[in-house]
Amino acid sequence: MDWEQIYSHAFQWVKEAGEKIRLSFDKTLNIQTKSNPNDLVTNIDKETEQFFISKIRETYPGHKILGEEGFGDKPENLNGIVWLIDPIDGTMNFIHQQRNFAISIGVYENGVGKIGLVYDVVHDELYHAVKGSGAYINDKPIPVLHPRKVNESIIALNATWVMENRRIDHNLLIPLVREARGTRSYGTAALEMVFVAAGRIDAYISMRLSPWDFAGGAVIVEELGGIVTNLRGEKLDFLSNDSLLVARPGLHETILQEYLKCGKW
Ligand code: 2AM
Ligand code: CA
Repeated sequence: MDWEQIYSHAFQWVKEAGEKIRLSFDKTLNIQTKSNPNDLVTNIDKETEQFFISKIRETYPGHKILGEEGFGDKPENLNGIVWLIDPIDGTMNFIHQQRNFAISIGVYENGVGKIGLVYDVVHDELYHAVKGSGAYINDKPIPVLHPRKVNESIIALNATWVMENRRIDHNLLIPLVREARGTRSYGTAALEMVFVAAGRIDAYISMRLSPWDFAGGAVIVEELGGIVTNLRGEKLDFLSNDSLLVARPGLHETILQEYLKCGKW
């Protein structure tokens, strides 16, 4: 398999899609809701996904595609080469802020992440990695990640998870929030993952994400020695929705053992 060629196509397409999104800022958005009034989608989410799908189908007819907006293949397994695409991660930010969103793409072979691309369109910052060849922001290599203590760490999580909720006993996360140096919440899983990769934050926690939210970011973080699991410490399968714990090495273990009780809740 010519991964360099796939990578170079993915790179080119993501830049092209980003340019289209930047140009769309001057036009009127068509906003619709999906599963609930806060689950939003726009014509740009749909058009961007369709753009990638037409490029991939034309160039790599044998590849499968799993995209958030459902124009792909709805694959039942990850055999062969599968593109996991979120055309806009952080749609609510895209609509309300016209920033703090990203295009996220992961290319997997038999379930193993080979290529990750997360494009912060507004800042023109493309985070990218090919497994085994290092990770970059644009053309700048990102240094590998080293351990850091909780009291020197910035942890990204949504305030929902420290309020009573259906997914986790919020009492587990309150001490983590109290002891961390600081917390942040950006509202875009893909960017929060690459912020861990870039050392801008030290960990990211979410209770409810889909494969297209974390497939691209996972390749980039893991390339730098960061650890990516669900909140029970298990590997993600990239086909199911799951919780997510992404962190520097060491810090991941501490959060999992000391705060999340190794997932025994
Ligand atoms: P999205 O913008 O692509 O929907 C916001 O905290 C983050 O969680 C975003 O990355 C958002 O992705 C994702 N997200 C929000 N609601 C979600 C849901 N119901 N299932 C999966 N991911 C969700
Ligand atoms: Ca999305």
